[in-house]
Amino acid sequence: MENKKILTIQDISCYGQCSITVALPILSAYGFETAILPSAVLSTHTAGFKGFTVHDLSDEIPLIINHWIKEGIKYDVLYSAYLGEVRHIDYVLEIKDKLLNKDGLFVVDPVMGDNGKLYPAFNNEYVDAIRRLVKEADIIIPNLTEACLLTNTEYREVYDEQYIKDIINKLKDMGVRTIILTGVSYKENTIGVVIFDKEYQYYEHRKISRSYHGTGDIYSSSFLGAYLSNHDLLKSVKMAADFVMRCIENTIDDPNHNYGVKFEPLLSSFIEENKKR
Ligand code: PXL
Repeated sequence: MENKKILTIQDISCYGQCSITVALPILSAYGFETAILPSAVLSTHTAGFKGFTVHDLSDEIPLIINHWIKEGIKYDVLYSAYLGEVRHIDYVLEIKDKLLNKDGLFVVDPVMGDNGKLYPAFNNEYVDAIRRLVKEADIIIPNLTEACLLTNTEYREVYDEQYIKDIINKLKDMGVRTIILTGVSYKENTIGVVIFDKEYQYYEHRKISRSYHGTGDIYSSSFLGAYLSNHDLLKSVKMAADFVMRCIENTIDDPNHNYGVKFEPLLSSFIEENKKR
């Protein structure tokens, strides 16, 4: 495996199995040196917990960026996910400009909503700002809600392939090279991931009735790890989707565990699988 250096910028939700607390262990387990830039520190994630605390790190981020510039630190991969503030978007773009190697990979998971709704912390101004990030990305990993928000498309529960292709085309028109669109379901019992790179592909798998927070972050991190380990796009998409399903199955029988999924016990066997060609 090549020694790729990743920087991920997203929040730290101290409790709740999402964002940096899943991205860092997953990418590290793949063997990649992974640096973090926390956009904010929250006591928990914002979905399902009441009264969570938020400490925005906007004032600290430029100091960190400037220190890295002085140290001559560079990254091969920049992966942004849940950020929190419009200001963070400018910082991510500055990092892309100044700290990402010229042939580096910029991956954006435009985390801002699910099930047809924006997360409570966000508004239209934030969506506009995320559009600016998406336009600069090499790979984006939106769910269907986020893809609708990005493209000003009405969110539907029931739709056909043409609806999805229209969304993909609008994203392409924004300048994105590779689109990994998650949560696409044409039939009652199946769901899957649409990939658009040079061609349109669909990985369909069975639908598990229960959904959990943080699975999008597990998906994006495990996809990225597989892709950087030189698996092709389709294989990386399949591996990530299958891993998320296994994580959900590993959690579903525990009524006390409803805020995230128990991915940790499965991580080492998943990484072993990743080594097989
Ligand atoms: O998993 C996405 C996510 C990340 N970070 C925070 C969140 C959420 C989803 O709700 O609230 C703070």
